[in-house]
Amino acid sequence: MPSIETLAMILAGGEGRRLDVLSEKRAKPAVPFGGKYRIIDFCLSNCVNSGIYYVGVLTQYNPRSLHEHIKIGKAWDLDRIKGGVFILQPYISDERTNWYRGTADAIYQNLRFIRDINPGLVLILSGDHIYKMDYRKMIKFHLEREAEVTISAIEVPWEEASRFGIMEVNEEGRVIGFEEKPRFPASNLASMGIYVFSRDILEEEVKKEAMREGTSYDFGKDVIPRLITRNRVFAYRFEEYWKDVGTLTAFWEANMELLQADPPLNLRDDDWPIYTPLEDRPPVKLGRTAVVENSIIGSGSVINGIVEHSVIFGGVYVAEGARVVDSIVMNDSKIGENSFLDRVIIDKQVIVEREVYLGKEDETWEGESITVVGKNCHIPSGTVI
Ligand code: ADQ
Ligand code: ADP
Repeated sequence: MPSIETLAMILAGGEGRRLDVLSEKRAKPAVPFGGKYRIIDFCLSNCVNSGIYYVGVLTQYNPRSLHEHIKIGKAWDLDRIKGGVFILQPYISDERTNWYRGTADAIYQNLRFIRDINPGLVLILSGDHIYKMDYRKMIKFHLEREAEVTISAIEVPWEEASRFGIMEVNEEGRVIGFEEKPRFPASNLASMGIYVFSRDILEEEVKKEAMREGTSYDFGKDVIPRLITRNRVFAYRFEEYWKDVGTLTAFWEANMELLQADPPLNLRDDDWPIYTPLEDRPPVKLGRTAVVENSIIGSGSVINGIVEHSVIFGGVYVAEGARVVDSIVMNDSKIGENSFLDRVIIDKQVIVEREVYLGKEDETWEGESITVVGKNCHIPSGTVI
């Protein structure tokens, strides 16, 4: 008999190369978001809001910021006697363990942990998605269908379909086709990389996968396509806001969407709070010369310049005469006098001196590109990029 219904396992170990310098020194789920959060806050909050109190976080690359952020899980009410958040790092032990070779392997290497918790179901999540989701509804769907695996699915624009695992389903909702990042997608129904597994099937499948040679040990590429041919695999349709912020453009867009009059992702929803550790900082100060329009300003910031349509995190200083447009400025960075930022992402603790010009080239410019400045950079006055 299982001891608990559901254990969540958050995959937080990918390299996240497409997020550029933002994830160079930290795991992607630890990348700051929305003026005070980190990306992983969304799935951790979804777990507790869904009544799931046993959560494993599988980390691998640059886990330090993530460890520091999660600590003992107090912010999410996960510092509990029954339950809690467990950070699972690849380790060396008497069993044959290794650096995680892929997502399925990461689960395989933590089977002992899963057995100790002894859940009936395992909910596998990605640490790098921005969304609010009641996992209880997906679990209910899984149990009602007597599914062995349920994959949450969302329709994406056809032109983006090649970035995802793409499914074909029959009238019953059963998955009859699955191809990971197909060049020529057969549908636009994408896997969100969120799976409910009946625990026995999960154990069996990741064990089988681990014994294979020459695979990528990945759920999307290897395990799921094999499973749909034999097992009861269902697609659970999700129709609310969901964003995989795996690329700089998607990350930038998701931040900018928070600034809409009626944002598609509401962070002011008392029924579904998004938690993050508290930061003790003084209130925002807007100086005599400040002009702030359509922006988010994190606590402790001091604004003396112009901020338009931007997300400013805590402890940022924008000097008089500086202008920040369509940009994201992370904690404790400083923007010097008369500097101009347009479509720029500034990581933490960056110093932009005076009269620096970063970003969009001119008014006729319609490109996609976003300028990124890495953590702790110092940009001398007069720089034009
Ligand atoms: P991707 O996100 O491209 O596609 P992947 O790179 O495997 O798949 O990452 C999935 C999650 O696992 C990420 O959160 C990542 O950080 C983490 N991860 C990757 N390697 C890991 C490892 N070795 N150890 C621990 N964690 C690891 C997946 C699915 C697609 C689906 C998209 C939706 O494969 O089918 O469409 O997610 O975003
Ligand atoms: P991130 O850039 O991801 O936000 P943080 O600034 O939150 O990283 O740093 C994560 C943790 O690591 C913090 O507790 C911080 O005090 C600590 N830290 C940051 N820089 C260093 C460093 N150079 N050496 C040791 N610890 C550090």
